Amino acid sequence: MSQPPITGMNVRVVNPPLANPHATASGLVATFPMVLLDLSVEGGSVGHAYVFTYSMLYAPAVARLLQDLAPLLLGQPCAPLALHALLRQRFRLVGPHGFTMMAAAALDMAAWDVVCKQAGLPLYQLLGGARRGTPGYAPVGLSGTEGAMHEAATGMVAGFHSVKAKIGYARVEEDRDVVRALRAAVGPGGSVMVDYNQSLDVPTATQRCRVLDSEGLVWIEEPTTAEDFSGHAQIKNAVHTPIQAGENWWGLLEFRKAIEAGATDLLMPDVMKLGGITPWLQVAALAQAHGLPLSSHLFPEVSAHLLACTPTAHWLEWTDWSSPIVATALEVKDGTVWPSTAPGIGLAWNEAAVRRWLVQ
Ligand code: SMN
Ligand code: MG
Repeated sequence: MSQPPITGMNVRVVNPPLANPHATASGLVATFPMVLLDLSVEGGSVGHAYVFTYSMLYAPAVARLLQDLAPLLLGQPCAPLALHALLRQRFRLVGPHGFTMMAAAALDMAAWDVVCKQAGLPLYQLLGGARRGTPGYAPVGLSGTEGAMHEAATGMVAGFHSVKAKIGYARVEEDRDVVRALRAAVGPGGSVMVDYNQSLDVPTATQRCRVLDSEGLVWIEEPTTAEDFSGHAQIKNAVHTPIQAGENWWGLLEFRKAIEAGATDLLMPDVMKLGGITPWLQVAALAQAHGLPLSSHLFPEVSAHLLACTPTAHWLEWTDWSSPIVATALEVKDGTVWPSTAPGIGLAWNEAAVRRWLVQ
């Protein structure tokens, strides 16, 4: 049975609220703007995927780009690798960064969802993996010690023993106070990571990471500008705590360049900015070849499948930010996140909530 041709693309923009607006040193994430893609193929299967645009400012443009790709895509076989190659060629002159990559990722994830549904298999199983859980951590925003403790408690109620705190306060002592409070809160069985969200210049980042170097952190994430590979390498070489980065690297080749530059100890691709499931599998192999632990950024539903198939899987970043729209819930057991066993990624829309938060 060859791959069925694509017959339709339903693109919608929703903007549900976050229960807790998430502050970072590089900006506030106040809502969770999503572009939803329903990819229909001959025979009736429909693949679902979403991308997150960080601000409503960008969602309409990503949605319009996806809609304008329809004439190119309708009639094409729903074959993710071929579609990935087709869009890489189409986007060559404009470049695979930003909105083009986000649109390509939405199509890639929806196409893989179709392939899984055609086979009646969950994504991890279609990729040849076993159903394996990944240790997860819950997010804590740049919300001061009291706010951090409150958000950590929320994460523990959700079943997690580990948290990642956004830092980059006015003084490094404030960063350290939050770290110490969280380490006390999670206890000896829990872990704490921190994330500067690119907010520091290299000298300041080096100084601050040295102050935090004895705090027993799992990693210090994006201390400086994401694309400053040599800057990250300088910081990495100045401290013992592992440096984490990758959520803002676009596509396979940026990961190759970062690894060649020695920019980081750990890898953390964002499945959207990477371009979808197809490039994730390529980066997972690259990570294995270099012996680099690989964690996920946001998108917990699809990341739970992908990390189950990632040889150097490390941590899964858990959020429930899509939960107002996604009707299915991820399985969390003792701090471990398990992929859905339903055919595909396991995304189903809560259509009443989609109508409520629909922007276009
Ligand atoms: C992050 C970035 C953008 C929105 C929310 C959170 C952060 C992370 O960098 O690693 O989760
Ligand atoms: Mg981050």
